[in-house]
Amino acid sequence: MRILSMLAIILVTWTPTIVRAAVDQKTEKAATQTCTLKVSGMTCAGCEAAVRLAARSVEGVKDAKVNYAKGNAEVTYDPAKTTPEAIAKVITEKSGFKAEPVHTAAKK
Ligand SMILES: [Cu+2]
Repeated sequence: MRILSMLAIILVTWTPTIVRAAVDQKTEKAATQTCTLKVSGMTCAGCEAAVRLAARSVEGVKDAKVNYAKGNAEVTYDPAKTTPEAIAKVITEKSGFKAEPVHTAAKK
């Protein structure tokens, strides 16, 4: 009986924590954004890999899909930690390929 009541106490104590952790994970996932960067000068899969590596080195970047034929990179990032401008800057500095955010919003 003692073991059972102890188990019950543990369950009651830990369940809210577990539930909260699950909710936190969900909100974190929803908080990521995807941006497209224009990357100039890539000619092969090796260039792609260099750009991908550079993009992933940025804190807050969750994923990077680079396409040398299209000359772009699709980056999934946490807007609380970084911006498309900052990611583009790091790609340009680390990979040597000029990267700039593609603004989908209306231009002046
Ligand atoms: Cu190359």
